[in-house]
Amino acid sequence: MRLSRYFLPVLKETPAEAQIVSHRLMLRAGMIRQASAGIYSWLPMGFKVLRKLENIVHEEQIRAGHNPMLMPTLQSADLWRESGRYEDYGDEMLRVTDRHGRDMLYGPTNEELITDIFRNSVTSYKQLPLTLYHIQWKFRDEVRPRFGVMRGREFFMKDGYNFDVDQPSAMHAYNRHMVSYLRTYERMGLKAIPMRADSGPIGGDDTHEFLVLADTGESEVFYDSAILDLKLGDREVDYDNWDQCAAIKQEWTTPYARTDETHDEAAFTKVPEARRMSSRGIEVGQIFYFGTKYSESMNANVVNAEGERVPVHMGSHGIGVSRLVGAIIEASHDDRGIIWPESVTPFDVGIVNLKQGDTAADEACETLYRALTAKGLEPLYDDRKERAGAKFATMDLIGLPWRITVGPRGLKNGIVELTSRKTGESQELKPEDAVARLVEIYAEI
Ligand code: 5CA
Repeated sequence: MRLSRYFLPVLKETPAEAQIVSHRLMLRAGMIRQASAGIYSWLPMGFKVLRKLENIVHEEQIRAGHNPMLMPTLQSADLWRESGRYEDYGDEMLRVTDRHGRDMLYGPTNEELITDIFRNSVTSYKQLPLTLYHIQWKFRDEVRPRFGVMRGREFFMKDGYNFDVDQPSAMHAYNRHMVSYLRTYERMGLKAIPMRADSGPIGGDDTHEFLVLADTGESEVFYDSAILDLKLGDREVDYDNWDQCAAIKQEWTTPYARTDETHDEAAFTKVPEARRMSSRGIEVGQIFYFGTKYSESMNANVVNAEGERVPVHMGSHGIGVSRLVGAIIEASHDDRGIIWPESVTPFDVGIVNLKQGDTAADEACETLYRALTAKGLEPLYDDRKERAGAKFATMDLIGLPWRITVGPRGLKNGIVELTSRKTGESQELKPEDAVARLVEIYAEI
């Protein structure tokens, strides 16, 4: 993409309404614009990051054996009356009436709709285990939408639902989700810690939230710092292997880690003092096992191996995809702007032409642009007639992990400069070597 043709409305001034750094930077870098309170338009640059996160979520869900699908945003109130949540959900639910006077709602989550789909098609344990998920816009009429996409009213969420014949197989589904979530967040360059939590309006006793540590997080968290050393890395996971998934869950849930809702001071003091941490965290996902809560009220039964009709065991599993865009920025920025991890960056590399209009510089940039594109990389070429300082400031603000700087002086010696946004370190390289180096870097992602 050429910057001269891209819609990147960066702001010079810091927007007064934004209280936290991710909200400020998303507005300044032209990623989002508020449409109304807690509701945002995703401009091209923000949309690109959102799509990258969505793709990572899909890849990891499919790897775990889960079925992608798509349910609507508007749902019939009748299903929610069956489960009893139409009244319980309270003012957070946006209710609408259609022209025939039928009660509808903008879905805040999908337990009821998916249970309805399930009960109309599945009757036997032989069709299980089954996990269905979708990534769709949700609406919760939050009292205080704030912090930009962190606590929106309309937000983009992955929600998945497992259906199993009994409690042990549903626990495997829970563990499998935990492992797939750990992989998902690691791929996004994040450390998200599973913490024992409270189930709220979803229900059930078993639940973990995944938290990214950040001063601006809305949750208060307590944890053993030993958990920060855990990493899945590239270990091979067999998602059908109950023991392996249970062992990984065990590894991550053994060190103390809880949100304030379930914090137990007595248990916490057993952690060696030097490792006892308390801080703030951003909740980027939550997994639940709630057994037969919805299947009983909605008559979702299957015949088990003994020939008995039993209510199906369920859990639900969410990832806050739009909130993650903000969470990644909270975890990765400096005073000049965003620093994207390579796996989620909107463009792989920025090309800065120091002297637009200079024949040698223009030609070198065009050649680089074509070479990078041919290798499957996505460059953003700043081809505007702007001062070098302004071009650098824009690149720093939007946070692409790599920048190639091209100028007449370097070109006289046959070199360009490759700079890391994170470390600020630069290397002087021949243009073709800069391309080769970037191909190498992105091959590892
Ligand atoms: N049905 C379950 C699991 S799918 C559920 O709805 N879980 S949830 O309420 O915990 O939401 C899942 C994730 O969505 C949360 O972990 C959080 O990351 C994100 N989320 C929730 N509310 C908002 C909001 N108002 N704005 C942005 N993201 C949100």
